[in-house]
Amino acid sequence: EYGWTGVNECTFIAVKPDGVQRKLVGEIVRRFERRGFKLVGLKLVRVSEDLLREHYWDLRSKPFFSGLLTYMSSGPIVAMVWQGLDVVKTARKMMGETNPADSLPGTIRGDFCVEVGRNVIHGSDSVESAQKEISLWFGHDELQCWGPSSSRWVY
Ligand code: 3AN
Repeated sequence: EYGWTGVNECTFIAVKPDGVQRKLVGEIVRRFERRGFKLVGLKLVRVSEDLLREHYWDLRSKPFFSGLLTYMSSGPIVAMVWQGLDVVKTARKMMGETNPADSLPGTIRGDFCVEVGRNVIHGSDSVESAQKEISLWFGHDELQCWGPSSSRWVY
């Protein structure tokens, strides 16, 4: 079973339209695999502004909100669920800061982008938002429980 804490913790990661267009999907998947996380859901989707409005509900009063929805619906997104110990926090470290200018080299944003409005990747910011985002983006039947490490997190 996928879960919300401990070794079964899950997070929602999305390669945004700019990341897909720039062919960064393989690079990003590779980094999560090599770190030791397990892929439990993956799909290429073009999503509606309605879904995005719900996804970014907390940012609805921001001046960049409508531009954000246009950007995120401008092309396909690779939506993923990754599982493993402390995956929510570790994924945020791997991604770098929201603004690529504050992201250290070695992080995904620090290596592949410069602009806050085109920052390549999304990752849930807490276990609670991961739970909400996974159920918004994925159906239960789209998530896989697999492999010898399904009950015990191993490299
Ligand atoms: P994060 O994606 O790092 O959790 P949030 O949730 O504050 O950061 O922002 C969500 C998305 O909104 C960002 N990934 C980025 O695409 C966009 N965004 C955030 N701040 C700005 C900004 N100042 N100008 C334009 N877009 C922004």
